[in-house]
Formats: sequence, C-alpha cells, structure tokens
Amino acid sequence: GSFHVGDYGTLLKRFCEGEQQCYLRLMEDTLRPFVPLYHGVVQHGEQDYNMMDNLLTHFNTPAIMDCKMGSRTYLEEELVKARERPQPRNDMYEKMVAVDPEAPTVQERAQQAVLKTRYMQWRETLSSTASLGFRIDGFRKANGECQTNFKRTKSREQVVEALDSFVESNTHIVVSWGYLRRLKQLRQVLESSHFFKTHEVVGSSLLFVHDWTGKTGVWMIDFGKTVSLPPHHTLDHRTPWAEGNREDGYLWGLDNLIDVLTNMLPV
Ligand code: 4IP
Ligand code: MN
Repeated sequence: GSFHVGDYGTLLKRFCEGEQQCYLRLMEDTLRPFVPLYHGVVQHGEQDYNMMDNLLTHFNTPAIMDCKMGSRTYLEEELVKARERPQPRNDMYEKMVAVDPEAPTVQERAQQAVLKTRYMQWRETLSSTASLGFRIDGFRKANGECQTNFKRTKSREQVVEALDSFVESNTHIVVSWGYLRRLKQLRQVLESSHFFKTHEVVGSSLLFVHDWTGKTGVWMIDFGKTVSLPPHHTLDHRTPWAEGNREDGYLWGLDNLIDVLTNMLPV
C-alpha cells in the first residue's frame, strides 16, 4: 500500500514531491494546527516516504471518516493535458460501468475507455461534489465496520443519513458539537491563510476522528493535487469554477458541510 505506520506515533506516506512542498509551507502557515505535523523524508526499503504525525495516536479505538473537499477533483493542468494528448483509460471505463452501465457514451463504449477528466466529472455529478462541494469518501466505525459505498450519495438527505450513521454513539451530541466547533475554527483560519489563498486545493480531504470518550478532531490531509498559483493570482475558494480561474470550491463546500451539520443538531 502507500502507507505504513511509523515509529513514535508517525505515519509514512509514499513520497510525492508536490505534497512535500505543501507540508513544508503548511508548517510555516497559520493552518499548521489543522494538518498533521510534517517530519521530513525517510527511506524504507527502496521507497521514499513523507513522515508525518499519525493523527489517530491520541484516540481510543477511533471512528474515522474521509470527506473529499471541493467542487472539482482534477487539476486544470490535467484538463489541458487531456485535450493535447488524450489518454482514454480502460480501468476507469470499467469502474464507470460497474456503477452505471448506462453512463458511457456510444464512443466510449466502442473504445471501452474514458478520459480521466470525464471519469472524474462523472463521479462529481453522481455524488455531492458538484452540488454541495464535498463528498463522503468513506468511514470506519469504532467497531471496525467500514462503509465506502458512497459513490451515489448526492442529496443533502443522503449525506445527513451517512453522517448520522458515522457519529451514531452514546456521545453523538458531544461529537457533533465537537466537529462543528472545529470546522468553524478551520473556516476562520482558512479565510486568512496565506497558503490557502495562493494554492489550488484539489482532491484534498478532511479527516474526521472521534472516539467513545467524546474526543473529536478534524484535519486537512492529502495534498498530492494541491498546487501553488502563479505570482499575484489568488483564490477565494467560493467563486464557481470556470476554466482558467482555478477556483476549487473548497470553502463553498465547507460552508455547506457546516450548514448540513448545524441542521443535524437539536436546536
Ligand atoms: C480515483 O477514482 C480517485 O479519484 C483518485 O483520487 C484518483 O487519484 C484516481 O486517479 C481515480 O481513479 P475513484 O475514487 O473513483 O476510484 P484520490 O487519490 O484523491 O482518491 P489521483 O491520481 O487523481 O490522485 P488515477 O489516475 O490515480 O487512477
Ligand atoms: Mn483522499
């Protein structure tokens, strides 16, 4: 796999230079408390790894959820590449028909292949990514039960049902309040973060963690597709995307996520 549990509460993730650059900058940014602390590169066998804090260390049999943020899940540069040198993919065609045999076009069916950007856009509109600016990728409950079948979780009601099932416990009120408080703190920091203003943040997730004591945490993870913008170009992360503006819808999605969670709480 691409992960190993390291020594002393660390996690090793297969090395990616772009991600390393992000972590190095994040360690100097106001977002530092909202990402795993970065500890540099280590070698393990033939492979290099980025070493960071294992966020689960201080929890007791935690439940964890991965929420992919933003309204777009591929980079603008991938769209340019797909146009210049289209590389239809059979693996993505197979993943597509496994979910919806009707989804491919006549041409895609003939090729038994789809472009990555087409596959990613299809995933965005099938899920809540396009309509809410985030999607639940999966979660694991404290009892070990995993739910990853969220490809068609799209409506607000479906999202609420999934979130309900994730926080369901004798501490669910405490947990939900904990998550909401943390997400609002994150939003406030994001709105003034230099790193955030100057990066296109795509394919990044929020990791939710709670345990039976009622302890909660939320962190930003996965910066493999987070890229810095040209000088003087900044994003507000709420303006709808139009090709060239590089907006990612991250804050729009966070607004919606906060709104959904708020409405789940008793008044
Ligand atoms: C996956 O599709 C995810 O979108 C991956 O994103 C993406 O990796 C994969 O592209 C794509 O096949 P499913 O979730 O539908 O399986 P993430 O890693 O953020 O989950 P990239 O490379 O875009 O990060 P390929 O090209 O790696 O297959
Ligand atoms: Mn992810």
